[in-house]
Amino acid sequence: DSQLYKQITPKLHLQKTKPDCKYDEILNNKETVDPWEVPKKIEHFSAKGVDNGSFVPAHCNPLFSVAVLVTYRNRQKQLDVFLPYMHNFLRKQNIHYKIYLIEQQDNKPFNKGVLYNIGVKQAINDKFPCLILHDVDLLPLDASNLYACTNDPRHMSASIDKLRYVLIYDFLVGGVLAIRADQYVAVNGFSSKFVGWGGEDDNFAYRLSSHNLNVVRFPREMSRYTMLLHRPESKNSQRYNLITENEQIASVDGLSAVPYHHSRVKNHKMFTLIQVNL
Ligand code: NGS
Repeated sequence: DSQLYKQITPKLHLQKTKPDCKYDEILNNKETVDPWEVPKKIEHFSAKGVDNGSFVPAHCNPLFSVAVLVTYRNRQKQLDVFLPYMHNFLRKQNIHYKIYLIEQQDNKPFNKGVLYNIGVKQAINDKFPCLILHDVDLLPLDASNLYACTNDPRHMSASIDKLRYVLIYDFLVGGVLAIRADQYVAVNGFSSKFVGWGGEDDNFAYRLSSHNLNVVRFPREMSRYTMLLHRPESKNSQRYNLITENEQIASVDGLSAVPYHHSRVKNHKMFTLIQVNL
């Protein structure tokens, strides 16, 4: 059931003039980055082939089209590390991908769930069948960690250095999660009710399980990440109540009812920026 889910965007499908890309070599690549080596990897960066945060392999026809969605506010130092690192990492994977940065511009409490819902609407509009929800402070260390969707949602960041490479609880889906766009729509996306730090991902995990969507993981030696350090965010003291309360109202709280907001899309070389005012 962790079979890779292949469905390329219709637009790319029309230009099928190259042989299909191969993925076995990537999945079997044992190359691992030492977290301390990450700054050196970033120095060797050129944005070649990247435009509007998007990349298409030159020599083969990609079988995966993946939207990488990053919610964000006021973490410039992390972003400066994240973007070059991710393009270096992803360009080697023979996939078609695009990085979306969804930035909350107002000073209201951070609402990661709403930002994801807004970003996902754009990605679906751009015909991406596979979504990867990605924290800005996590960098993948294993070359074999293919950024593609499996048939079941896949929790990709099971093994993080800051958490001593241990999965802290089994239903964790926070950090990095790959999910098919149709499955994201089926569970009605994220709740809008979680502001500040924590809980929105646990609530999302309940949404997945109530739709009988089983979360899978690649083996640990393919799922290592390094976490960039930052000051802790203020935690939402209501989050534990909200997690269970929201189970009952999931069908009216989420992607189908994104709260009123202003947003605009701007193209940068290394990312597509969605600026949001809630
Ligand atoms: C849990 C949070 C999750 C969070 C996870 C990992 O306690 O939202 O820790 O966080 N749940 C609640 O607060 C209810 S981490 O250690 O990676 O910063 O994703």
